[in-house]
Amino acid sequence: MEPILRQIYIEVLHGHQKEVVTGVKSALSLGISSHSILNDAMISAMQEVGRLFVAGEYYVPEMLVAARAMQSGMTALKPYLSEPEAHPSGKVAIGTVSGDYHDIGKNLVKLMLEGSGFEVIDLGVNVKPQAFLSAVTTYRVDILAMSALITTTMQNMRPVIELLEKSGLRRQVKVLVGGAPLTEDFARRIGADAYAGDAGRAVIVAKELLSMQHSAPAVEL
Ligand code: B1M
Repeated sequence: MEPILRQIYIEVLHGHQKEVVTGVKSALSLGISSHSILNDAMISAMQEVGRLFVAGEYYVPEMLVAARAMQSGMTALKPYLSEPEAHPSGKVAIGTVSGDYHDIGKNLVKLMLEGSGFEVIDLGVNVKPQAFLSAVTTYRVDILAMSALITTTMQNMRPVIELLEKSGLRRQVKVLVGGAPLTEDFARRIGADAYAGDAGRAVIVAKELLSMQHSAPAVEL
């Protein structure tokens, strides 16, 4: 690994916000790609944070400061993560499901979608099913995007889809789900339209969903 990437990795791990931002700027000035900075340094540092938490070497406060450092780095990287497109290609409402406060992955998906021309309404974290439903009617979004990071909270996605079905809104919106514990199979079982494993893939899938949404009526699941 490039020394500067190793440095960013260590600073995220230790939760040093300023140093992460400085490191990101240095890496960019050295010509290192934003995707390498994000994936090889920052996301892999968060994976190590998770490992240290399981090993009992990190506790919630350490996870929290690392998360803040990660968010600062993402803000510095934002202009470099994707090529902005002139016209918004569609409208997305995104949120982390009920009971779940993890928002780094969700924020990354939001950032990449915006960079690709989508208008994104951010519903935040711990979003209740009714709030997802209200977003569909209030903002008339093309895609409802849900994130979950915990094996227990991913179960809170199906009730949102059920509520859409009961309210007769299911055909109006495509449902995209993602987050570390999810799988393609889980997405299919809960009746989502699509699953994306990472933020880059979420953009590709969202574009596919948008073209389906505009070319043919959605099939009721
Ligand atoms: Co928590 N946490 N956490 N945590 N945390 C995990 C998720 C965990 C795996 C750690 C572990 O045990 N190894 C574990 C869950 C275990 C399980 O599933 N059963 C866990 C736990 C247990 C908890 C608490 C219960 C701890 C406690 O209190 N005892 C608690 C729960 C709070 C709650 O939400 N109710 C908790 C709290 C926290 C903090 C608040 C301290 C902090 C979050 C801060 C924040 O988000 N603002 C935190 C953190 C930082 C983590 C880890 C270390 C890192 C998560 C992260 O940001 N990764 C995490 C361990 C890990 O992931 N290995 C862990 C970086 C981020 C870029 O990746 O979010 O996966 P990720 O997003 C990816 C993809 O998943 C995907 O795209 C992104 C990459 O491009 N993606 C989508 C995500 N959403 C998507 C949506 C899409 C498409 C793709 O379409 C809609």
